[in-house]
Amino acid sequence: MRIMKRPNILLTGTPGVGKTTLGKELAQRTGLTFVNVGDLAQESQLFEGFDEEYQCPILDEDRVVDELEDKMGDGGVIIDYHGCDFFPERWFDIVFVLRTDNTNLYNRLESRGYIGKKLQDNVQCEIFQTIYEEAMEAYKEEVVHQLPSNTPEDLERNLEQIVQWIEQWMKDNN
Ligand code: DAT
Repeated sequence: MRIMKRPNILLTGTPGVGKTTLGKELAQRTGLTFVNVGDLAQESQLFEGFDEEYQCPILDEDRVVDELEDKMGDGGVIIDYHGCDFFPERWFDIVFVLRTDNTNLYNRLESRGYIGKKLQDNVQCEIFQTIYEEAMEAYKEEVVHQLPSNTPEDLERNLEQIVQWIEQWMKDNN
């Protein structure tokens, strides 16, 4: 039996924009595999040192890439991470950068327990569209798409659009 080819999808954007919420639901609806890079790093201890300023471990990007390489080769993976320039470009068939309005994002991060500089820096990251620019540099312009992620209606619309895109991709590639 010939195995169906399935696309790899990157969900990126500032912390709090809704990557995990979207990614998990997308995996439920499509059967694709959801991978949260932060969780993966935690489980397999893929870190290299500790960031004193932000009080968090520093991701060992090379080991993350090694850890995921085989799975990505098989296809059908949804990756969730707040950075995107260290993944091999060839991994992804499409890249979504989720975007949230400042006040909205501020409130979400505050209820997540972020305070002070960490809270400010993350909101500023969104204002400066840092991750969008990172994505535009790391991937071909035509595979990078921004998605508004402010309301439950946005979430549902994004889900429906991506599900449709996946169905079309599978028709075109099988
Ligand atoms: P991320 O994975 O990007 O850090 P998340 O999925 O954990 O973000 O979401 C952060 C919070 O925002 C969480 O409480 C769920 C909420 N949220 C996510 N997407 C949303 C949307 N489209 N509308 C309203 N709230 C949303």
